[in-house]
Amino acid sequence: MNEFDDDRDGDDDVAIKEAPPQLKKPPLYKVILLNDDFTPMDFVIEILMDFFAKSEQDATDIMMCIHNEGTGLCGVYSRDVAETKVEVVNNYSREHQHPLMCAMEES
Ligand code: TYC
Repeated sequence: MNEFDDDRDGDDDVAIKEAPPQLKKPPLYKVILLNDDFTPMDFVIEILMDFFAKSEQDATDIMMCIHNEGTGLCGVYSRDVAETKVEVVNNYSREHQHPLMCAMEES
């Protein structure tokens, strides 16, 4: 016999514990560009301005950072938006015969 078996009033009470709210935020993703030896600098600046809404100055700074460091951050987005950016940028680069690589990583 335990406290749960002792239903003296006979109304078959059920103990209900409220679940804690599941409010975990969905992850965000960094979209990055990778350096290579062949893509022209002007093309990378154009990508950053046209697909990531950077000013010409910011695009130039980010491009130079990628050129010197190997990678650089274009923006942070939900998974769907990041996947689309990567696909659109990589398709655009291939259409223009440049090997520029755009990728995403969880942030
Ligand atoms: N390294 C390239 C060059 O010297 C320029 C470049 C910058 C390429 C950034 C890719 O993501 C890149 N022409």
